[in-house]
Amino acid sequence: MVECEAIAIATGYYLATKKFGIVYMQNSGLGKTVNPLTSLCDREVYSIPILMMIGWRGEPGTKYAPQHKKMGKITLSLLDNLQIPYKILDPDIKSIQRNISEAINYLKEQKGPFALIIKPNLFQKYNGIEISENKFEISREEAISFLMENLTSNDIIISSTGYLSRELYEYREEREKVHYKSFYNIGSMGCASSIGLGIALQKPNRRIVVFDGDGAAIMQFGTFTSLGKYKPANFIHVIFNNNTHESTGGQPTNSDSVDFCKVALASNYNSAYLVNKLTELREIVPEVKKGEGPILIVINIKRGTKADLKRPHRNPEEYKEDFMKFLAEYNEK
Ligand SMILES: Cc1ncc(C[n+]2csc(CCOP(=O)(O)OP(=O)(O)O)c2C)c(N)n1
Repeated sequence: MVECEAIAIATGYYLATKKFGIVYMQNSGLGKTVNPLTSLCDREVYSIPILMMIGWRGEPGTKYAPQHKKMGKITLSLLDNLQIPYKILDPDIKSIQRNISEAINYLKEQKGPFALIIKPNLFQKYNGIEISENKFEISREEAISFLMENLTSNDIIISSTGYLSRELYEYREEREKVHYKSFYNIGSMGCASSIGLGIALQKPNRRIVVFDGDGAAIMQFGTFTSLGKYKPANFIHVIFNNNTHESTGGQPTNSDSVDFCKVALASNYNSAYLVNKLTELREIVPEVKKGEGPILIVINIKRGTKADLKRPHRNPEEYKEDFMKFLAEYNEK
């Protein structure tokens, strides 16, 4: 779920029970919470106590992927600006107990949000209940290879954050050694299809293919309606559905109770396909290639990825320059 939704659910929980909710998020999602924090929970509005636990990626002085650097740098000052008090937890159990008592006192007395900042590796590895395997057959790697081999060579691919972009990157690195036909949306979770829409409307003679995650698609569900409204004929939206946020540890998403195809059709996409086997994917390719977009393909995929998966290693701006050149150079599919 999107982080602002979690803040709002915790608000509803407090209204109904008088007890404070706890919301855990990575700091990538802190920006998403700014609106409900300032206009709903703030002590100058409804004054809602919430214990926020924020995983701190990109702490200055540590080595992190580029998408985490800015938020890592501004996490604490953003909380200062939001006038949300916080404590950075350190691994000593006594000090953690003190910090939690301080947080609880604040929540009870001041009735506003309070944040605990969690650095990487503070928690031990969770050895509790394993998240059950889904029953799907196709791996992400197989699905990517199949799509790449069956798309025309000048298709534009926008890939979502996490393993999807990393696996697509690895595919291109191993076979093509160049990346200019991809826009790796390494951060901004949920935005891949909107970046694709922005390009598709300006480049009607090029085919845009978005590789999306189920968690990312759900995070920005409204994008379906914009795609349905502006209806780019040159747009193919592929959701790799594994029912989890696999890239961040396998937290379940809501996708096991969502019918993405119905959502797309109800949002005015032209067609939608659900695929469980590679043979089914093979069967729909000719139709998809001929068809008018927006077209949705949901590929149910099993979990699992290589342990040593590569990441784009150049500066993101360099990839951007190459990608823009590729967009500018061709005007035909
Ligand atoms: C707004 C926001 N919240 C959280 C994250 C952290 N994050 C990065 S990748 C990812 C999981 C993506 O899940 P999904 O789209 O289902 O793809 P999968 O990892 O399963 O391939 C999360 C939660 C983020 N980048 N941005």
